[in-house]
Amino acid sequence: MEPILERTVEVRSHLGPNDERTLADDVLDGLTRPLKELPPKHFYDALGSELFDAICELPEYYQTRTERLILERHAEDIVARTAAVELVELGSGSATKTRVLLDAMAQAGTLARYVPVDVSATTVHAVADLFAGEYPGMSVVGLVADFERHLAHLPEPVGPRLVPFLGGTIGNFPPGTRRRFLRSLGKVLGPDGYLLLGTDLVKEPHVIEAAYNDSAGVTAQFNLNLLHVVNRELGADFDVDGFEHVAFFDREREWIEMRLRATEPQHVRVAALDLEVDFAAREELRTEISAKFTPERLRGDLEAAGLELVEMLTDPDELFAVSLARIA
Ligand code: AVJ
Repeated sequence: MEPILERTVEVRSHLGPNDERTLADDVLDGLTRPLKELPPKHFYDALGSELFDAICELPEYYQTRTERLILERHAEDIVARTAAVELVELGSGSATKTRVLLDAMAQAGTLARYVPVDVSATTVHAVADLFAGEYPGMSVVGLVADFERHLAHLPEPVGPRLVPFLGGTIGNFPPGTRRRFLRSLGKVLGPDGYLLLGTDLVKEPHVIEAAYNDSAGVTAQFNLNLLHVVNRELGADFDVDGFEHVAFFDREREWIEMRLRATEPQHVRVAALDLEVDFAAREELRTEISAKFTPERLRGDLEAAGLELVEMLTDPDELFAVSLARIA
């Protein structure tokens, strides 16, 4: 007998046929620029997602475990302070972090609804079913959508809403886009909702650089996998072995930059785009920026997006921060 679960789990899709063109568009756009570039969102095919999970376990990659520690330590306070009754999750996220927050809401007796948003229908169905089973009194409305474009389709809040955007993913947006995105998040918070934002913090460059140049070479594999994605999805013929992983901290801009450097001249054909691209020896393709924050920059970016920093929670070593913000 499962009629109650059936009734409380609902998944809606907002992805159209055009949404699949983004890799093709990004490759055409990015490989024909004077400084070649591809956006980091294409790292995450099945292998890329596995490699990213492996990165999160690396001794040098302090972010994931530090953020988890902060969340575990403060989940109860966060829920008490926000009086949140629903959790809106942008991007697949990790089940572990979601559970920490849902547990705290359930414990406080306020948990009413969980709204997972992801571009992958499989992911949305999986987390919707997983958590509906674990938290029986909670309803689930899943959204198959791109959270950079379809936030307007979110259901109306059923009460104070908590919107985690964790993992430091906000650092992938360049400064202008970052503010625009934060502003769009503000719109979904409503008058009494809170953003819960995870950001990596500025620290000694060698600590940051080690996290992106791990000794096991997992990050290098993760970076190079992007070329395999383009080869497979768009019929390109990148010689992946002819590229090397580069990651450095840009001290002025306070961000990590990842690149792929051609070790020798290389001619690449992208069949699906009827595109021919040349790489000179040592020419680099930028694949990711990952911004690191000072408290001042965090506050400033939030303010510029119409948000107010309410609280910034950090670990004892101040490696990472989880911050609460609301509409100013
Ligand atoms: C998922 C964007 C937060 O920037 O640290 C990890 C991705 N890239 N190692 C990050 C990533 C290389 C990660 N974010």
